[in-house]
Amino acid sequence: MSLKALIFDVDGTLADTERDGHRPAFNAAFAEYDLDWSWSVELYADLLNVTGGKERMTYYMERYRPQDTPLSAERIAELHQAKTQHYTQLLATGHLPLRPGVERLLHEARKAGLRLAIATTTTVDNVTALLRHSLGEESIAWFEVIAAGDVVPAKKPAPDIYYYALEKLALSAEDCLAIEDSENGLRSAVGADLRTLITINAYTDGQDFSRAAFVFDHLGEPHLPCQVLQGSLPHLSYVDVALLQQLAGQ
Ligand code: XBP
Ligand code: MG
Repeated sequence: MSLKALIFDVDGTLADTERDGHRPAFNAAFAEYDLDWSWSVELYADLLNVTGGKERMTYYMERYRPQDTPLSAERIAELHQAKTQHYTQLLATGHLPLRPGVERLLHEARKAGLRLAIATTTTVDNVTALLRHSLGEESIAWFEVIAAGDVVPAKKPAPDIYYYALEKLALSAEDCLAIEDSENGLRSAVGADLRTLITINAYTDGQDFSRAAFVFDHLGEPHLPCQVLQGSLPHLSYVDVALLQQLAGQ
């Protein structure tokens, strides 16, 4: 088969957004609402097992604050809106760069005529803010499909968001590759029958990626070689379109 499209996850894949982006934005929203919740870097590692900000706050409340009066779903949604505002403001400061190789691969993919899509559990506002502040306003239109957030009822690890992206692209799974960073993301993509390439990060290192086609530390650059952590490949310094086409054909 020939590769027709790449479907990218966002958080942890395009940029390391969790520790210094989403987490402080949640904390800023909690402070704004006079809640005595504060999520440390360590605690957040556990909270990340639950995808979706509203779902994550609900999990925190049930697991870590069982004595407190529970917040209503409406309150959680309000808090989440405030968090999105803090997060997009944080992105505007430009201190959350794209991961190595991401910008290069996007340019190469466009040149090679590959179609691009996004499948994420975060909100579309957060995706467009990240693209705007890292690659410029025009980059939003590079992605034919931005499948995000509550557009499907079940978030990752359910396959729904990838099924949704495939349906919008009008492609079958075998025409595409997914690029993810987490076990939840991998389960979602593989659940939709997508071959998946993983780039790990500090929060996802050590998770179960046995069903991934390949695992790298990052996508690499000519001056910053990547490491192949799983999958047999000859030595290479970065992931390019030729390699992705080869992977898709295997
Ligand atoms: C990302 C998420 C999101 C973000 C926070 O997972 O789980 O919930 O942490 O964003 P993935 P929101 O990379 O697998 O899509 O608060 O907007 O949900
Ligand atoms: Mg991710």
